[in-house]
Amino acid sequence: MKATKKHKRFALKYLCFLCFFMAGVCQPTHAQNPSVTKVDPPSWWAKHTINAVRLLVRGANLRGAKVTSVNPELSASNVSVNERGTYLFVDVEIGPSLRPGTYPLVIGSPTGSTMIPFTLEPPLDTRTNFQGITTDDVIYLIMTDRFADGDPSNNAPKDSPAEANDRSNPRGFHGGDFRGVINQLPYLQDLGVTALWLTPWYDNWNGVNRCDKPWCPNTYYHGYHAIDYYAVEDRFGNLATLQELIQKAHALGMKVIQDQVANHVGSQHPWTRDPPLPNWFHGTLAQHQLNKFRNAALLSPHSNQLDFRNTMDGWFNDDLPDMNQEEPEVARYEIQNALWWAGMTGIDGIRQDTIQYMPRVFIRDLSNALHRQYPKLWMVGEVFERDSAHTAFFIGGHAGWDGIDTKLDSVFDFALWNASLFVFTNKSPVSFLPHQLKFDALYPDPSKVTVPANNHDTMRFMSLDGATVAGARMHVAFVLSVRGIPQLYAGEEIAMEGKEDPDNRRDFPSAAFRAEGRKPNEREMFNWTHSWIRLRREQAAMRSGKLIDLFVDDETYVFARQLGAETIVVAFNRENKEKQVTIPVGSIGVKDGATLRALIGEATARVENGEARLTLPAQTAVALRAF
Ligand SMILES: [Ca+2]
Ligand SMILES: [Ca+2]
Ligand SMILES: [Ca+2]
Repeated sequence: MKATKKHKRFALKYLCFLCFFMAGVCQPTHAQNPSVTKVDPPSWWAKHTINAVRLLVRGANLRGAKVTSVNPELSASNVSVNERGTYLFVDVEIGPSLRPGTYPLVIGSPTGSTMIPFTLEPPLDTRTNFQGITTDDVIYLIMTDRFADGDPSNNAPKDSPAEANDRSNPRGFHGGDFRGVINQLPYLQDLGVTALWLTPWYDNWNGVNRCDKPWCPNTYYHGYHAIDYYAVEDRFGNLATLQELIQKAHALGMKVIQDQVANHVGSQHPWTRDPPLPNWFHGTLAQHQLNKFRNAALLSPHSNQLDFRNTMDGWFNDDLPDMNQEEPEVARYEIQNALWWAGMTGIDGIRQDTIQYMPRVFIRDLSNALHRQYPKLWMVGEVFERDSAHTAFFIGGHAGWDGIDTKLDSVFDFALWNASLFVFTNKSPVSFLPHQLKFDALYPDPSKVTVPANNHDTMRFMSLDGATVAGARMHVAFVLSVRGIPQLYAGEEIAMEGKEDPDNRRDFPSAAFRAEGRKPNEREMFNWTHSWIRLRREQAAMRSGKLIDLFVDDETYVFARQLGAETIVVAFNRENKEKQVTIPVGSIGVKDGATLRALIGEATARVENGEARLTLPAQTAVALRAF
């Protein structure tokens, strides 16, 4: 844009202001002078679907403040200030022709003035960012603190006591970071996963909790206790390192999923002592309900308001203040925050923590806002229920009994995960798998669900009662061959062990990042997982084919994935001996004279009279293709 006289004058005015500001002249010389300590969001974009953007400014002496813009193409309106004068909300409308750069606003009050720093960012390329997640992907969950330490210099921040950084404490910080993930991108590419879900990277408190309970001392290494929705965890790196990670992952064909936590923040968040509005949270640090987790109340049309409100508004514990999304300022803040991270980093998806404890109207508004700006951007909700009716209620694409379609792209299929664990640790007949899959009738499109193999909140497969290596192999093969989007958890591919949290979050053994460093059992599991991921990549029917049941009994399940003329048959035989099964493949259009040939495992059969007689090897899964 050509710099006009007017612009030059404004630039000059701003420069002078900045000089004074830097020199400390604007520091409050008078106790009543307004001051600004934080701006959320600190930046935005021109031509964004959200315009005006609403800033939340933290400071002091903001009562009676008026906000003006230095640049005339930026306008400020709808100012509101909280009672204590510590928070100010303001709408900032951004002219479409404004270029990236610095666009400060001025706060003027009866007692003085100060600046609100604010910038416009260049938009990221929509052809390589915000790509969304589909059944073509295999998601891999990384707990950043426990994966790889690529930068020891961030392991002991100045404000952290040594106790917080004790790697021998399973609840301490262990040093993993973004640089570690960047360094191991070749490992992930070799494994074949296509999307990395990282546990929350919001800044969390660096300190340590002490108590006389068995879970103390503990820290927030996991990231679920944000103290700043707009800052990166300093132990993981900084925003630039995160951006580097995402761009490098993209360059290698891997997407990135951010773990977002709109339901709650950590009790160390400055808001808990000074909330922007009296109803910012459900309750206060001193006075709040504790969640009794009567989750059925969130699904049932017959629940009473007492149970419903307790489950929606109750704090998970005294340490997790529950955000009040029924307050429009909170909802708006969180929707903008989700979009800010996308715009700043280029993430392809969001995993939304504990989504069912937020209003369904909010889930809908958040989903719509994400899709409006980035049509392919994808969000999966954590509805941790082993009941398809419950998870299906929260996925988008249909209205629930309350008339609300959440528009949510995906939910985790914990019911099928549960069935697979039961089956492959010999606690249920194999027929539990198709019996669970029949409830796909409840989903508007069952291919949209995300199927976890495990996650950081569940026991690792190898530590379950009844676990065997053969069972672990069948479990991961099932997750990677059934309909939906598979999601693995770092370490399962090398048969790591781990019981309940935090034992299931042991450090990834760094030797196993290299093939030659893997122990025999790690190598075997890695190669097996790798081969099923490769099969998915090479066979479109494995990714998006229709799932058709072909054979089931107490020990065996055989299904097809069929896409057009392409048919893959996947068979699981849990018995400890070979088993003969007759598969009616004629019923799905495979012609007499065709051959079923194994792509993984050992089995082959010719199709005669509409049937294939297969000899399935003991305690394993095989995948065959009809030729
Ligand atoms: Ca580190
Ligand atoms: Ca921190
Ligand atoms: Ca809640």
